[in-house]
Amino acid sequence: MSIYQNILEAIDNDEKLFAVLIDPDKFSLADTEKFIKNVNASITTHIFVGGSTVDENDTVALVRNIKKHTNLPVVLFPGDVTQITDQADALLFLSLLSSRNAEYLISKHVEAVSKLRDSSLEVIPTGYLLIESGVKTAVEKVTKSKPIDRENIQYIVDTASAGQFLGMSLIYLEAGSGAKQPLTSEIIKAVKKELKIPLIVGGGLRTKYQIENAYLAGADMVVVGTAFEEDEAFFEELKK
Ligand code: 1GP
Repeated sequence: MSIYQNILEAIDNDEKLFAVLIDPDKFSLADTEKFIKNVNASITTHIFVGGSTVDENDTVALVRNIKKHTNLPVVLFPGDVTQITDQADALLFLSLLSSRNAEYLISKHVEAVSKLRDSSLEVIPTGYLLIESGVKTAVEKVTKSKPIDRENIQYIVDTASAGQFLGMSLIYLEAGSGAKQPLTSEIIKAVKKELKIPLIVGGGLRTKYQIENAYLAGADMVVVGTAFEEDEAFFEELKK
């Protein structure tokens, strides 16, 4: 079964999905075995790998290493075409729908095709929306695009909905890595109400309470990166 089919099935069974995001730029390969041991023993259902600024060969090395220690699906969440490797299981083919910068709406995607044509990677079309979070995040800097105003909920909903009409398989609502404030329940609820496709929520989630709130508001999958980077003890906190 494909990873996307698995996601749909989990949602049908009322299971909540949880992705740990590992940024190759901020992670030491030597820590892989220990970190993945913690991941395996946690509620994690998916491992996401990607970052805004990653050196060319770091992603493939990290993905290979991760795969040695887990059977969980490894999904690329790339900041750039150079982060695509068929050592992973799937690729979130992200279009930055909140942006008006054509590079991240379509250009990078055309560039990626030569890498994908003969690859076994499962490609999952994903509408990616960056929402303003109180600080200028790496996504904003790298993509040179403005996030959507978090007060403008109707515009956020309409953007997600446009992604659905365009045929995206997933919507990823993003406050940005290390965001000061995660997305509010109000935003998540409003977007979820409009969607028939799965909703991923990430950015700035640092407590179990915030994660539970995101699920309660309608997130089908929650993504956490920074909280684990800052302190691996967060795996223990999640078990409580
Ligand atoms: C970033 O949504 C992910 O793209 C995760 O964000 O690093 O803030 O957990 P954090």
